[in-house]
Amino acid sequence: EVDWFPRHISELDLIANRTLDAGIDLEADHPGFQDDVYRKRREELARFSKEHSWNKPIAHIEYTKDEVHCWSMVWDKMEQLWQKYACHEYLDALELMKKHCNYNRDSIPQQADISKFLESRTKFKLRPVSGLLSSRDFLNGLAFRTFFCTQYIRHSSRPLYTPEPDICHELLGHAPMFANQDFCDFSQEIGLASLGASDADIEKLARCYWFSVEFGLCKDRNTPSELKAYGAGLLSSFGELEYACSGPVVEVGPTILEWDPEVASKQDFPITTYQPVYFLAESLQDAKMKMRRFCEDLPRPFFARYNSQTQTIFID
Ligand code: H2B
Ligand code: FE
Repeated sequence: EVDWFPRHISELDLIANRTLDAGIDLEADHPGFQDDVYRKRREELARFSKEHSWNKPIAHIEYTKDEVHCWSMVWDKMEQLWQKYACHEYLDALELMKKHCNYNRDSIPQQADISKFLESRTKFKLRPVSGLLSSRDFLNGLAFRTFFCTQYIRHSSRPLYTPEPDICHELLGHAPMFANQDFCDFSQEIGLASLGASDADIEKLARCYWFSVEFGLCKDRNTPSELKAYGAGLLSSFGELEYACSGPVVEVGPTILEWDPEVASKQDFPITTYQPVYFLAESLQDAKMKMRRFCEDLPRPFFARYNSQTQTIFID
């Protein structure tokens, strides 16, 4: 029922600017709504993102003192929590990115550097986007081992809150996970299944994405009784990371279910409060295998695969 989808990475240019809002129309309850300087800056960064195309290098962005200050506040809050609650894959990558991508509390790393680093490790890359895409467009990018990544930062009046993805969420939550091969393959699995999928299947895949890439928990070989986070919504949220990893506490706390894409694909979720339900995978590899099986079982007329040499989708 969907006749067009991107077949070559250059065609991501056709979907990158189909943002749901312009990337700059802030809602009245957005913390930056009344701040003209912030709004101007958002417009400027949105332009940078829109000017990007697939074969251009990602533009260098000079972040302001105020933006860096906001970054430092988030970094300082999260740092102690990552040590306690992030999965070891995340922590390993974070160390590498401190060395190779200038990750630190005092400056905002460049998307261009991060993307190059990730590409050298896993062939995954980042691509600038000015705001939210539809689930379909966003997931289609993952098929090309490409993560659409915003370039603006949240408003500094509320450093621990953002109603939309921002660089703290993307670079501190998502990016380190894309240094891990299993996680990349997992993400691409969802992406490939989204190409030409029915709207109903896009819904299912978006829920799977939500309960894994955004809010996934996993076990760690070395500490099997503890809950560790691999989802970016947790890894970039001061309150929710601790809440989720503390697990069910007598009569309060979240429900933890075993990772099962079949169940996750039917599970509704709130977007403005902590999640009532999290899914726990045995490992990232286990998460990937189960996701692959789920995608294979979706009733579809074809299977899409990716040739990373030619950056082309082919179909059998
Ligand atoms: N668009 C952008 N730009 N970033 C995201 O993280 C994002 C998106 N997430 N669109 C998608 C939707 C996600 O919530 C799922 C796939 O619906
Ligand atoms: Fe996200």
